[in-house]
Amino acid sequence: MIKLYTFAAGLGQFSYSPFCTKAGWLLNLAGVPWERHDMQDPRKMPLGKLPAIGLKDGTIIPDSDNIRTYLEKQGHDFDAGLSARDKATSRAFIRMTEEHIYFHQVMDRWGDDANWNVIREEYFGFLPPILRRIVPSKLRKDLMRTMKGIGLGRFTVQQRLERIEPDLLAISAQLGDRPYLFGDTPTAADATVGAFMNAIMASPVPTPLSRRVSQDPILGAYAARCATAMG
Ligand SMILES: N[C@@H](CCC(=O)N[C@@H](CS)C(=O)NCC(=O)O)C(=O)O
Repeated sequence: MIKLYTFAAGLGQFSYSPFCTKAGWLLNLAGVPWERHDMQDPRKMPLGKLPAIGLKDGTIIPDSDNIRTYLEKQGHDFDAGLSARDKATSRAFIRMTEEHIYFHQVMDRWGDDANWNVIREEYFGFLPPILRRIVPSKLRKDLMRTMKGIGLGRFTVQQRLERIEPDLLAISAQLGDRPYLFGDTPTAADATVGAFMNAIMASPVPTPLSRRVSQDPILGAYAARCATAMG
């Protein structure tokens, strides 16, 4: 049976990490037998991150995209019936979500003081008291430096909202009146976009972005639909 190495469930989500949620949903879509192994520290994983899957022969495959590739090599087609053009669009939606939208969610959780107070306990409550005072602050400082490095950490909350808005409109436009991004059935793009929309909405203290998504009749309903169908 495949083992899914994942961050724990929390904030009402399959996992604190939307990448882990995506991986769990892909495994569900593929219909393969799997079991979850929750982890707190990903440093021993091949890429030092989660998710990863463990195979029967001991091979560990890190990274949600590699997990998708592995499942496809086993014969599961996540994008069955999609045209080449739709597959190209799907790839672009996945990248937009994982390489841009994701960092807005990171800023909401780690950059917003009210949320950080909750997130620190959620993520690091398992640490002994001394480490709990040191480790999260250092990780937060390092992460905020990275966010400044990629640019998003230099934006005000309002500027971030303006930056992500066209992405959210693109998702709504792609959905139109369809239940999923490419029609009546969830595909690979829904495992990503749905997971990340849910992660944004799961902000412990509402932010302008979490409100923007949860109050959007198309996006909010879409995220809930994805969680029901794939979770
Ligand atoms: N490209 C990776 C991204 C995975 C990722 O960024 N995981 C984060 C959690 S959301 C992580 O493990 N962070 C821990 C760390 O960087 O130390 C994937 O698709 O799996």
